Amino acid sequence: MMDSGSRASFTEKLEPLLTDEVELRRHVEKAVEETQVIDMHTHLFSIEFGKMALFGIDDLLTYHYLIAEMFRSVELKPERFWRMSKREQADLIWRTLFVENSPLSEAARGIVTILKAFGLSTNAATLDEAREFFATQDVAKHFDRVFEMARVKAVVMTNDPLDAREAHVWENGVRIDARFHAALRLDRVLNDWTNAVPKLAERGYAVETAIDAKTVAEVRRFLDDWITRMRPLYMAVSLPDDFRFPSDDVRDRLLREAVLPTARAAGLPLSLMIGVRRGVNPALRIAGDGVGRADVKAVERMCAENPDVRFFVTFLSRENQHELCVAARKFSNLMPFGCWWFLNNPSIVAEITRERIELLGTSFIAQHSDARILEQLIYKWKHSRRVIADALVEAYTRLLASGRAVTAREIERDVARLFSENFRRWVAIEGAP
Ligand code: FIX
Ligand code: ZN
Repeated sequence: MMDSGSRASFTEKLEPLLTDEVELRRHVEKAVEETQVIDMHTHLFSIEFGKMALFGIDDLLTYHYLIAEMFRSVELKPERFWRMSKREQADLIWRTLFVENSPLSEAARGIVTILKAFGLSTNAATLDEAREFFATQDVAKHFDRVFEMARVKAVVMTNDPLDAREAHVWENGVRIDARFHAALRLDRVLNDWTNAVPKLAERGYAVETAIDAKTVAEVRRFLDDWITRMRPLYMAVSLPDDFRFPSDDVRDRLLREAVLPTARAAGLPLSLMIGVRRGVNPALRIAGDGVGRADVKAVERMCAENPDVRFFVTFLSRENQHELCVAARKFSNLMPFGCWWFLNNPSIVAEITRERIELLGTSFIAQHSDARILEQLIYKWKHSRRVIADALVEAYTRLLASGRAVTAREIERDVARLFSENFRRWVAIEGAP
């Protein structure tokens, strides 16, 4: 028999225990639906970044996930595609993936979810109606509406200080929408040092290709300047499948001598996104990246050597997910996050979320969207919420069968940890939201 509160328990007397499976499911679904998320990794930009802030049907259809899929169903040389205007590209993708084929893939279904959310036709022959709709929205109100529809309270951008367009906005001291937080992205410095050197030099940092004490000091000065300017919540880098730590390469020295000391001094977590193989098919440009199984030991060593630095970590390969969970059990300065890119499909999110719950309880960040185009927040979060709710229902039902019922408040607490609190506790989010 379930103890329904007759004996003293830490669950409050007034909070009923959810002992009925139907009720339990209802509460979990409600909590997962309604809990606001902090989306800890996106490629979105706020309106202040001008043309970098992508939204609307043409940007949505020319998402690189859909570009890659289109090439599988149409005979077209990539060079021809890249010569087309964005509008022509969107028309072609719509015709190929939505008219001539059923939009069954996750990225294609995502477009359907978005169109439906705005009451637009999901099977129109052309994009006329959708274009008309997006073109006539008040942009600021549209941004607000999308955040509300997706129940996203804040997003973290991906901010590259060596991108001239972006640097310009930051350097002008423009006040950025408070819902958009910065993440200082280090890919150019850590993955492409030779090309980063002249760019840093242009900006007044006296760096040399060969790493010496002066260069390290200048990289640190560069990081400090941008931390002051952007006030990022964390620093981040994507890494290839062959990333090793320790290693005898330039990246290792920059990490050890510049990035990790900066993370420590500034109290900023470092986010590692591991397993991408850039340019597997260069003709596809941004759609041409692939995946490779990486070595989780690199993360274990980094966490062990730097107990005073916090690491957000995600791997791109499905094969690395279980090892990541085990590593997180060993290092409390390691926070697994999200189901990245090729993993952000219902079948894999379902699997990863279950194995994380089984090994880590609620001590991980369930998902991030990686959205590049504003309205993607709607579909990515809607689809993820559905799958995460199922995984949680399963876990609580199993717990109930073992003899422990939960209350609605406990469910809400757990979902809040997964959707925002585990992230919030590791970063310094000032003020609202
Ligand atoms: O490195 C990253 O942050 C990746 O997410 C991107 O490079 C990738 O193109 C992407 O958008 C995946 O969702
Ligand atoms: Zn990303």
